[in-house]
Amino acid sequence: MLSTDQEVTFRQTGHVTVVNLFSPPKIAEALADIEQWSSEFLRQLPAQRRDWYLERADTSGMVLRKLDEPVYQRPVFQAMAKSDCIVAIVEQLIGPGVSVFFSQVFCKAPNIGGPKPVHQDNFYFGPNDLDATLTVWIALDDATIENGCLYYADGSQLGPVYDHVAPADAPFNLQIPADKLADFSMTPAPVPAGGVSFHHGNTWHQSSNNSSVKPRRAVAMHFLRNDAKLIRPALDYDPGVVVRIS
Ligand SMILES: O=C(O)CCC(=O)C(=O)O
Repeated sequence: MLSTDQEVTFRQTGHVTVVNLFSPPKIAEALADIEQWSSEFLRQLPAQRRDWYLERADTSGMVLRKLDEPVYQRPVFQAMAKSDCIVAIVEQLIGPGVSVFFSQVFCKAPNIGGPKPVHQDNFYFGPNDLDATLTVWIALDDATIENGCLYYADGSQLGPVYDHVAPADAPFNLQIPADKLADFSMTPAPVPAGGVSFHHGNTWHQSSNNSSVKPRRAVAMHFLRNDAKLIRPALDYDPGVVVRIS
């Protein structure tokens, strides 16, 4: 559970970081699984899916940006999503009875990992209840300003969900329009490996390039309360991969 102060932080700012939720051996196990999964995945990745999965800045064209659905596909990550410490906090923040409907590993390779522009998860997901989604972002490496930690706009969860735009050559890379960005300043939220950043679905967030020699790997698990629905999703979310957690 979160302490009262931690819960107040979440309600006021739209995010809260909790350190040491996963032990070093658990994180090592997750990283070993990513290593194995990544090499299998890259070997069979078809050319038409490269835009979605690979870093554009890399000339070899084989540096992985992300992997989809670790909670559905990989037992190590499903166990993390079902761990008592995560379920207790998720239910404290969005209410009892929850599922993971989408999850991703973000690899942010050293010197190559690119930015994720400012966005609100609830624009992507389009839930009928804006308070029924929660993103659980688990740091698998120390996430620092240099290697591309998340940045949040404190208090932005109290405002509306804005229409997003996307570049023509990356229609999936939805982002808040440039003329709105001055409305909030973005504050870095470094997280040590094994720590978790929880954010509300409305909270504006972004991450920068990895300009360091170290990777910044993290897994994002998107939870939804079981009585809510995604009624206006901006991308396709496959109902067949939903994992009921509680
Ligand atoms: O890890 C990142 O760089 C982006 C993560 C993100 O946007 C999310 O978890 O919603």
